[in-house]
Amino acid sequence: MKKTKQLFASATLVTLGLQSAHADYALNLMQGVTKVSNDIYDLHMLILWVCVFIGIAVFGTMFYSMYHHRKSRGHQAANFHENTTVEIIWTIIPTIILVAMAIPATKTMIELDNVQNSDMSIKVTGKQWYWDYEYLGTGVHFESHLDAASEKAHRDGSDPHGVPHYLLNVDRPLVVPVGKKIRFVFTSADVIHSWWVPDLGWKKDANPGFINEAWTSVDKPGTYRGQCTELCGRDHGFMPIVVIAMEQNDYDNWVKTTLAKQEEKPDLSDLSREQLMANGAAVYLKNCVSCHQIDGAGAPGDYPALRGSAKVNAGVDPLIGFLQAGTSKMPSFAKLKDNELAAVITYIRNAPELGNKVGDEIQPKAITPVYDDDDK
Ligand SMILES: [Cu+2]
Repeated sequence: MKKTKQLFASATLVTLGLQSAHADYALNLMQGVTKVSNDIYDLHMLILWVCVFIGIAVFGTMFYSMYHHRKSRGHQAANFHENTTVEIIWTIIPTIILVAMAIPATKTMIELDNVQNSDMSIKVTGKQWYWDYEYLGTGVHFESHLDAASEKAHRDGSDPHGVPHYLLNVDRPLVVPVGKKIRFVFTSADVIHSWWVPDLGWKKDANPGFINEAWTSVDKPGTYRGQCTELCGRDHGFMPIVVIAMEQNDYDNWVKTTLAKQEEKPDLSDLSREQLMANGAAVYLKNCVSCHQIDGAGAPGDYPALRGSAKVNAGVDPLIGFLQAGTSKMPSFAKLKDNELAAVITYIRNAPELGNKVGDEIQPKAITPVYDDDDK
């Protein structure tokens, strides 16, 4: 008994301590920032209280009966085996309770699935290991990768405590207007991913060759974070989601500047060696590091090493062609702009951290298209 008391006291202290240290880590389901997420929360609370009531009623009756009608008081066990009335009662009451709970649950599920009359649609494609967002009918289309600070800290083993929103930050967040019904269509380019932002109240699988739908309407401007929640390979933990909800005016401006930036022609003028190497390191960190690793060692058996690789260190033209075309194992990097491709090729051929030292510089003008990407 004493031990149980001590255990209970320490568990209470730990819980209190955790709650004061991390006020955000409450025990209950979060309410979120949309009507649907609040409806889900209300449904959860309703069902919880129904369960609490049933639990107290059933266990209360049991404990009362066991204590007050115990054998030592001389009670005899009643015999109501095959009592039709009792059997009807204990079938009908739970049925009524289940049907009563199913009504609000079904209402919420129908609401969750109703993507009709949406104001805009965003196609979300899960890829190993980042998200691709396409605002249908607007021309806005971009990739959202883990932010460079998180990527670097987790790759080179430096202290992540100084990195704001470590592993929960991206280079380009999904921006949406508040108060608008936004329909999402989900698919995947490779394996099953799952798009989950807890504040929106749901998660949805992104399956290859299949379209799933969901919708949201965010009430409050703000930044909402989430993660891929389907085990999708070695970097599953490194493809977070950031949603920024803003007022309609700000959103319209964001669309305008995003489109203008998308249409900007890349600057293809010659760069210094330092610039090429610095730009190349950034492109490498975003696009190559998850397979070929921060030191270029790759993953034996799965991803070839760049360190000392014949393909990397030999002629430039075959390497350019190889990167643009891709293979069955490596995606095409024709999506990179010529200045990015030139920088990353300079970097992989010359970075001391990758162990290569060809001693050349590849300028953007040296990139010749061998593969046409439909998206450009
Ligand atoms: Cu994933």
